[in-house]
Amino acid sequence: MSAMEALILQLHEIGAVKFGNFKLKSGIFSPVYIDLRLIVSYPSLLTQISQTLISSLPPSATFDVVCGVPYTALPIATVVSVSNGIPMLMRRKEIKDYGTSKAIEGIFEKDQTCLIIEDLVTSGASVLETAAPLRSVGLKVSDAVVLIDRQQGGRENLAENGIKLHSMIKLTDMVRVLKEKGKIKEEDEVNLLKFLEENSRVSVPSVEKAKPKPRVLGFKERSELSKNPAGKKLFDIMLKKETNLCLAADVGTAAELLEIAEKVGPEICLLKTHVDILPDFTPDFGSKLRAIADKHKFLIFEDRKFADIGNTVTMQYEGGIFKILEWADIINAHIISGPGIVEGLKLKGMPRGRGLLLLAEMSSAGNLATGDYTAAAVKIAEAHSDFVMGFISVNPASWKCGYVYPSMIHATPGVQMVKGGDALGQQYNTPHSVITERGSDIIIVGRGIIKADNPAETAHEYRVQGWNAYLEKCSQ
Ligand code: S5P
Repeated sequence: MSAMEALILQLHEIGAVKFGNFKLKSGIFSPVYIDLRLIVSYPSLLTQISQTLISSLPPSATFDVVCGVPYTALPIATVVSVSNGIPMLMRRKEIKDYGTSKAIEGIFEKDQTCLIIEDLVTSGASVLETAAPLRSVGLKVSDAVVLIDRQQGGRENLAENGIKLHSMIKLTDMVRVLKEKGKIKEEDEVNLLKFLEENSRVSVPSVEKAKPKPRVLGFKERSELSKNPAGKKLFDIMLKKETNLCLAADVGTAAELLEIAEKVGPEICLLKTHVDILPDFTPDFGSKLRAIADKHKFLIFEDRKFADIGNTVTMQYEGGIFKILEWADIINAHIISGPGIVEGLKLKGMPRGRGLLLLAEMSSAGNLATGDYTAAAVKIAEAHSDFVMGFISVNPASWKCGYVYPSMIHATPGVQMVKGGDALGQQYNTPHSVITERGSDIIIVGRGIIKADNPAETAHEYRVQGWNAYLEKCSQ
């Protein structure tokens, strides 16, 4: 009996593989159910799996470190690491909002290669979720090894993302062996083969959720459609610099803000400020930031979130200590007070070539900017498309009108390399999902960059992911 056959029989014996009719998380019924969490209770089986996993890899699959997909593959990766003397990394599923906020724990060097270890692959989505943060910290990911391949598209989905999948056991091999050894009935085998035939390609969520859309227009065509000068400028900058990254520069002081603007400037199309959080604000702040923006060719967006009646916002925009009108190319506003707010801001902003983003949606849990409110924002934008250049949005692809207004720029906050949130209701989506599935144009990233060990390098990674997602969307 081969080692693979022995392993299959053991997995069956401990009840890690069951045949019957099981409802899966996705809602579909499967004739087989595989639960590999059980293997932690069988140390010799765990050792055997870990050794066979590594010895089954072809010589072309070289690597410096290993990383298990949380959680079931963590013990497998640990045993692989310990018994082969290969350092391991751990990926956090939830990123802390305190301490180092790291997504990847462990020591590594940039450009090292990391082998991903997984217990079971269906669509490959979990492997991709682990590959993204590994890649974002500068590691190379070209191979993944899995104990069982359900043969439902994981191999193909991973290959499309530059990852070669090596599997120890394929589901069809498993069924054949169990049938040969008299462990399952003929009918089980027939059912499984039929099931695999009907479910041969389970999409990763990004592919699954994307709705069929009309042709996606590129930024070049959309720049021509924009009726607002700041909107046109932003489209042009994105194209020229090949970046759709906006930095939310929520740092403690004006001095730090200018410093990070200088460092991250080459990577971004837009820098977003909250000028009222800066204790050392001085009247020359605007001109200093302007100089950096001109040098690195990005626009400035003051996230003032105006919300008052038209007359009041004209004064808030132009006056006070901050004199936002003087230095910010772009501002934003809630529509809670009705279209008068847009008319007021337009009065001041239009003659200066400024642009306005309307808050059509918000990223925080339980916010009220949904449904009819979002639709009302779109309507107001339409009526003032000379001044309204776009939206703060979270899921414009879900709006009925999402692609009717390609002249509008959709900028999305709540972006980090890994889905999650903070302790105060912020909700994060990944750059790829924001741009492709959610149909946005710009990713707004704050703590994901400013709290990183190296903000400039991290910004570069966000930029690459955001831009690649844009290119992917255009090629669909
Ligand atoms: O709905 C929103 C709108 C905005 S503009 N949700 C947001 O988070 N923002 C802003 O985006 C927020 O004020 C902050 O400056 C940034 C998100 O920062 P992060 O640190 O959570 O990435």
